[in-house]
Amino acid sequence: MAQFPGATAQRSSVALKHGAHHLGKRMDAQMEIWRNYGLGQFIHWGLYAIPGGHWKGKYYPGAAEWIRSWNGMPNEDYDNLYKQFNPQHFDAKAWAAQAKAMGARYVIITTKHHDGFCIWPSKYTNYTIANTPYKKDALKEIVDAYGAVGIDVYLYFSIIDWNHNGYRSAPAKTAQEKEAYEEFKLFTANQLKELLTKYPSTKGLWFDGTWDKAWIAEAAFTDSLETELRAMHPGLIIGSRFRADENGNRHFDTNGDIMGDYEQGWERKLPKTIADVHGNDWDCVMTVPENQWGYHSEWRGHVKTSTELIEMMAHSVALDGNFVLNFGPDGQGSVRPEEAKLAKEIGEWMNVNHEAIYDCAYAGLEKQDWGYITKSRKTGKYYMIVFNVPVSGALKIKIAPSAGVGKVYDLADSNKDYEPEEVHRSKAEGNEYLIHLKDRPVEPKVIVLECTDQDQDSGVLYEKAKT
Ligand code: EAT
Repeated sequence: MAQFPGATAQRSSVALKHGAHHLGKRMDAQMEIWRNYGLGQFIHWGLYAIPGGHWKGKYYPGAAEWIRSWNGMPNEDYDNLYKQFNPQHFDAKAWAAQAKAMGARYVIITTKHHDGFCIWPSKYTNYTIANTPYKKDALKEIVDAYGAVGIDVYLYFSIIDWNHNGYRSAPAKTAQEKEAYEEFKLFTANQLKELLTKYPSTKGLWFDGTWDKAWIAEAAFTDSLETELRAMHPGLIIGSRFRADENGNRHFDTNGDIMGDYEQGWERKLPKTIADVHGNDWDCVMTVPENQWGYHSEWRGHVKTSTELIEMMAHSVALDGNFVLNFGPDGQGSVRPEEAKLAKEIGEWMNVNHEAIYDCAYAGLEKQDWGYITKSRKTGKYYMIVFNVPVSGALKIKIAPSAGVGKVYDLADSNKDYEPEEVHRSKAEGNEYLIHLKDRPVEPKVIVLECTDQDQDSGVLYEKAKT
């Protein structure tokens, strides 16, 4: 395993054969690009989009991409859906244009979900798009279209495969089962190598289903497969959801070190504080309704608004993560109107405010109740992303003891500037200011704050109270 600059060699606290490959963050150029994306798009698209959460008039209450596992739909019916897969409205360029307008800088596309259906013409199975009426390679269309608008492509791959005879979730017991599982392992490795070979612009792999006990028991195989995939595709990015160490620990090995390039456990949830991310890179993958990834024609329950999603994105970036919003196009290849509207609204906000998201990170400042603070890795500017305006109309901000406040202005209009009021100076706790808002924004608003180095002896210094 090649070492990445900035990362150190494996720790020896507990000798592990199949633990983390490197300690600390990857600091190479490709990972730096990943870290700076800010916003991504997830797409779940496969045969499950055809029934769209219903079969024979009955409503399936689970996640649409899981409908095959429901007793309301016979397996045989599901397994014949491919004969109908002919998305007449599918237009990869339109998807890419929409994602671009939303402000996404990477996309994760389901190449194969748990059902085993491949949206590329894999030569290792017949259960692919090549054998549908559509015939064409949808994955290639997507990879090309997103690549053409400058959005980096990552491939989602489920190691759960309900279509492969050798697949199983529990470890094999009999010799026959073992042999079948060996075939499945070879099949999986072949498909992954095929994907990287056929779609060389791929930047990374997003694995799913790797919690299966049978997969966890394969630490030696998955470790060497990871090494092989990385060797054939320099810079490849793989999250922590790929493999387990020899003790069955996933995401983090027995020593607590992350296995993979970023933490992939933030699914439909967000860390509360910077301590929760343990200094790792991470991304949050989020659904629009509560738990639907593939197309479900009848969303029930709360559907998130663009303001909620923008807040989750700000929250993610403020804690050093990326935010990835899921889309589930329908069986004809159309993006549903609810998602199109969200993409448009997020895009409108990003048009004005992307500077607070792209290339930004944890600012190192105390979190404030009015919202989130990000800091540009490139310019050092701070961005105050305001979601909750205090009744006082004043935003508190606490900066480093050695710093002073320079220019403060609206990101949307740099002529609208503020005279921050100094509230408190403390070498121990940092310098506190109030920024008095001039309006009551109805949308998430961004205020740019530039800090200056400041001579500690200048200005008035008050003694700390004795109590
Ligand atoms: O179908 C979901 C979706 O693709 C998400 C990213 N991961 C898949 C998944 N599989 C599951 C199996 C058991 C419990 C939850 C699951 N989520």
